[in-house]
Amino acid sequence: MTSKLATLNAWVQEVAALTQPSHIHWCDGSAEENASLTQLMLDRGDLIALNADTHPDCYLHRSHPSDVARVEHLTFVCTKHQEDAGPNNNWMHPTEAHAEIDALFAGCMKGRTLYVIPYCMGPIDSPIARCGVEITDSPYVVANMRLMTRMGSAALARIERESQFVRGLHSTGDLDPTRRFIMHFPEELTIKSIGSGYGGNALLGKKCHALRIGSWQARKEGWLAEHMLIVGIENPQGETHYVAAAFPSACGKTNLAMLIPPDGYRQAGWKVWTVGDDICWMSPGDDGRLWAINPEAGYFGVAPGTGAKTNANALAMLNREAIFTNVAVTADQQPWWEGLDDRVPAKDWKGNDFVPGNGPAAHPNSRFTVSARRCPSYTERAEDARGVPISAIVFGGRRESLVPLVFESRDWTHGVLVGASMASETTAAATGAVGVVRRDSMAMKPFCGYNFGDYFAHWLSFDKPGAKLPKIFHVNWFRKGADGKFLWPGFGDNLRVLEWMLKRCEDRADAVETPIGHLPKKADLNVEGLRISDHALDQLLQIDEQGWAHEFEAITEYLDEFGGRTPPALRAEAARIAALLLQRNDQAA
Ligand code: OXD
Ligand code: MN
Repeated sequence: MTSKLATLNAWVQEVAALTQPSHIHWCDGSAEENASLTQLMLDRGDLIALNADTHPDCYLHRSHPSDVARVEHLTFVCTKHQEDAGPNNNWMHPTEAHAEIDALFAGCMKGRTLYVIPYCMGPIDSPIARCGVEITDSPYVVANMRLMTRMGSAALARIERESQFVRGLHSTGDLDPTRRFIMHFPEELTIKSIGSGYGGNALLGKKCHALRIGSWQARKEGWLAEHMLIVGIENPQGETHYVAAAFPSACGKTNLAMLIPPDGYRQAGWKVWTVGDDICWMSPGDDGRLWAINPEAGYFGVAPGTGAKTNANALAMLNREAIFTNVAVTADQQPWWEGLDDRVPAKDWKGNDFVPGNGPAAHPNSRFTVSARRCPSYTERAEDARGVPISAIVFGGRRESLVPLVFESRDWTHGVLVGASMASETTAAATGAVGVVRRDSMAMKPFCGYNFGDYFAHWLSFDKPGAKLPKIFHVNWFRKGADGKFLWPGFGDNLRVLEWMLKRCEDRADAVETPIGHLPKKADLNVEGLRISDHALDQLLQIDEQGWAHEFEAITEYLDEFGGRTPPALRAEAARIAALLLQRNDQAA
């Protein structure tokens, strides 16, 4: 097969000449194609069938033990000028980068099949959606892309109509970490990734296209490509507000996207609808509001911690047609991970006999891949070509101290500063130390395909006459008390905080003004049916003005890292708040 699009054919031929595969297969996304690829992977041992009674059509993949997470130190943004990539990215000149990575691609598909995967990020008929083609030598990537994107014939037809697509070239190479690179060429709408089969490095539609290249396209075209979940909150009156929320990896995005309301809320008629759990593309509509689509069609979620109490919706979608990567298995071949239940698994994620006390059974970044449609809270609105209108944007991080449960920004500029100055303790989703606080603007530190200074300016540019922008909030579910325990119960109870935010969006709740933003009055947070002490609530809603003055010193230093690219309006906003805090501290002294 070939395509009607000459540029696509020529590129496939060019890649084949470099990589020298034995076969070329154009993916149509059909069930037959998926069945035959699954059989191939079972025969090769790339997949292991799970218990067919409890988990029909579910498979386990064990990756190479050195290939279990995104590799930020090997991820590059290759623009002609280094300042365009910014200090937030590793940079290499495109000429040098192509030469270095093409040398690794030379002959790397000998004896393998080259798969051509046409895909669409977003509903196939959405004007906000964008297309790409991934070439890979990994059938595991094909199977995952089929769940995670609209992949196959319909996407190819759109690509042929538009004659524009993002080019992604991937090979698992030899999995040698010293011969591994994930390179982005935003000026050429091109991605090249070699040496890793891990989702974030290999499913090129996700982080590489939908965020790094997507953010570049979004800036050029006037929209936003963000690391955000999209969730619909329906109140007992039947009105639904859509919220987009950015959290760093493994901070509970999937749980929030699939939140199950606490009993009292459920009985009162509250419902929660899942549009997306990781990525959000937002574009201003004719009405001045921001309209959002989930560019993905599936979830590539973190398995550990997913249990009946934390995310019953996710559990319900994981018992058929799912791919598990690096989880443990029970003696009867059911997938298992820490936080699932009290059973003791038989084999750990590497396939060795599980020995309790000898480290976790499932890798902390083990994952499930499943179609979004399998989620009980999935809404058909996720398929709407126009997207959904966004009422509120939420930024959040994992912070043991200082940062209160929730606060609201005063206006859009302040909200952009809140997003830009976000910080969080690192998790297992990327290789490197876990638990270190780092600034992670809009949770996009690993994913923004250009200079953060320009990105902040792009965010600010949405505030123009006629715009009806969402309110911007910040949350912290992870605040700890002096005893080291979490102060807030989190999970379903986070709806209590969302309710306050939505009331604020409708002008139906009061707030306390503080230098860092508006906080709920204690009485306005619904804690009915919740066992939480007054003292804990006080701590969650308290502002440590001295601590915040130090935080603003650090924020100001951080904004300076982007030099002349940092928008003056953002510096001025930070200076305004820093001055307020100093004044308050002087008064208190
Ligand atoms: C992810 C991540 O996989 O953010 O979603 O790392
Ligand atoms: Mn993510």
